[in-house]
Amino acid sequence: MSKISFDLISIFPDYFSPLKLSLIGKAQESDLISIAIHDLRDQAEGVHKSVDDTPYGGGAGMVMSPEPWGKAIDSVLENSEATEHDLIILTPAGEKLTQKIAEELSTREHLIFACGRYEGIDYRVTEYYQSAPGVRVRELSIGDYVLGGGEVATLVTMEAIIRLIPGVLGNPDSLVEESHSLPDEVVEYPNFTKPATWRGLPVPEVLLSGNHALIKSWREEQARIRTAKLHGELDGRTR
Ligand code: JA5
Repeated sequence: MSKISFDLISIFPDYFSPLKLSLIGKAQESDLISIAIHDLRDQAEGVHKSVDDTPYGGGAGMVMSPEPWGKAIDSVLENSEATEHDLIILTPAGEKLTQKIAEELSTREHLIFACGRYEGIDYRVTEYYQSAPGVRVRELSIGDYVLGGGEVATLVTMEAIIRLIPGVLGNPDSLVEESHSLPDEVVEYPNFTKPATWRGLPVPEVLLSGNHALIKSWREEQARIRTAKLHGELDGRTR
């Protein structure tokens, strides 16, 4: 089990402050992962340190220039001891992030996240690194909606990946339960804790019965009902 390195490149490095918290913060402290954050603007030239320009072909907004990205990514690759690198670009044009993709990425040695702003990054950056030896480029989306940039989508993707790394979760039982239900049931059964009655609402009686077989089948049924409802189907299987 070798440690996964993450390199994040952005013009807003402060977006990644939450990575010091909770599960991901502890994973770094216990040396299960390392995270380095790079300011793209450090690679920009001139007094204005510009990282964007007008789009060829016209149109609204600005496009991120390829050369600051080339310098930043080359520098990350040169300073890496890894032999294989995944360059991940969060873009609404990417493949939809799934649990399966998160599982796959949790087994990699070096993940580089390129976070775009404005109208996105000059596409030649993707093309160039697709041909670079030892680099796999992955364009990912976290859903069909518009964001201001790739930073928040990167945080989502990292959390999905990092919690799957062995040793990161205190109680890996939750991973075992997930792996039994996914991908057929993305939705779990509803949870209840004390008090047994809250504002007139009782906890389902079966959960107080102590009958573990009955509880198990009740929970499975509840998960099926919720999944079917979410998918708008009777049997809840759309994928
Ligand atoms: C916007 C320059 O999947 C949702 C996403 C929206 C969005 C992403 S991922 N990246 C960007 C971006 O804007 O880089």
